[in-house]
Amino acid sequence: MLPTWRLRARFAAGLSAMYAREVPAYSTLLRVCAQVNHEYAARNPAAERLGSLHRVTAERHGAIRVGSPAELADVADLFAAFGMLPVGYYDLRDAASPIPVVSTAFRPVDAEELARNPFRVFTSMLALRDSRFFSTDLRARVQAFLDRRQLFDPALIAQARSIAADGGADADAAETFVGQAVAAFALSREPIDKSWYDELSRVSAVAADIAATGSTHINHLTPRVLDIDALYRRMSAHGVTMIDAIHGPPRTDGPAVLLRQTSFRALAEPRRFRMRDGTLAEQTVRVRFGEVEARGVALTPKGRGRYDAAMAAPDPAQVWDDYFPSTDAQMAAQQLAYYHRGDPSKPIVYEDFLPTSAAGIFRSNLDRDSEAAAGADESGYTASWMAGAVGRPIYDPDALYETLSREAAS
Ligand code: OOG
Ligand code: NI
Repeated sequence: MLPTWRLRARFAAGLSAMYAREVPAYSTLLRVCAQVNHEYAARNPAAERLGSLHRVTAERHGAIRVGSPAELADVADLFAAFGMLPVGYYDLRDAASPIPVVSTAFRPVDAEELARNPFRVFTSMLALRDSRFFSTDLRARVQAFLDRRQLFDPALIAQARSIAADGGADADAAETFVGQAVAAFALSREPIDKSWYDELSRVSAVAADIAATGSTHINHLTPRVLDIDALYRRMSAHGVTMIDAIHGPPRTDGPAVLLRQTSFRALAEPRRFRMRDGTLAEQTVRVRFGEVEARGVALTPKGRGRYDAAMAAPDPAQVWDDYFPSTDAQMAAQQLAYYHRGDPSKPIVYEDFLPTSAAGIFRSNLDRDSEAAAGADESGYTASWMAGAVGRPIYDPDALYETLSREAAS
């Protein structure tokens, strides 16, 4: 019997292999990441304070996007078989440049599971009920389109439910199950209806990415790096054009906090379209990309308040020291960040996402912003709405860090 975490590790590795075939620059990114991590670990005796090199090397997060509550519920059932549960609620409609989705992250929640393999998937659902983005007429047509498609074979979801209940699967069953789960996220070669794609694109490139085709796919898969500044420079030297910024906290001399991310620009990928006259044509679209991230210590709500204040400054690096001390000992003493049993040598790694960075990541890969009409949000989307949609609780990240902080480091 293979336990849940082994299935999760195989799922992450399977998606990574598939994504490397689909997006060749991802392989370059993995190679450079491995080099940077290796060199960083050789130079820094404390390199493993935020996770073993074994964990960090295998560590990925994925991003997927689905269309409806029913599709999201299937994703929740599928991921539960891998020990990945919904944590946090992100409403990217609130962002400076709004994206018509609401999201959660599926990931392991307890210390042992995280240490074994922390694979997480940022999962977004199209905010179809939000009339600021979708007219009544368009909403009905998108709904009809989504009702006709099937992202996951019902047999796969049924099997996921029984694996989740059993806590694992025997080796043969595991292999087919993981293979089919990975395949469900492959980029489809089915022709896309061009006029439908264009109509959705006028609302949002994300809407077109989600609801123009019969399947879903990995939008990106992100490795973890121990020195993101070094990686950034090195990718540029490899001739890969990175976006012009590293999202999240600035580089500082003190303890790394939360999450820093950067990416390279969406690749122009060929897709097949069915044109108005019925002919097929190959055209390129730019919705997928490569992202990389560095993770730091999780901040308490008090620390998060400081973070938000620092980030509101025109140059956060300049004012960082006004908000954060320069050692883990002070961070722990002032209760700004989470440490196992308050021990500053045992930081708790941030396992989640940052809404502002997420919106920035979405946005840096779109050719055009979404247009939201003025008006009130009557969609009713909230964290508890989402919990109802997936039929399970959405974990509160702070409550999880709080629990971890009462435990000894594993
Ligand atoms: C997800 C964007 C969020 C991150 O790393 O913040 C994300 C998406 O583009 O679908 O992946
Ligand atoms: Ni991402």
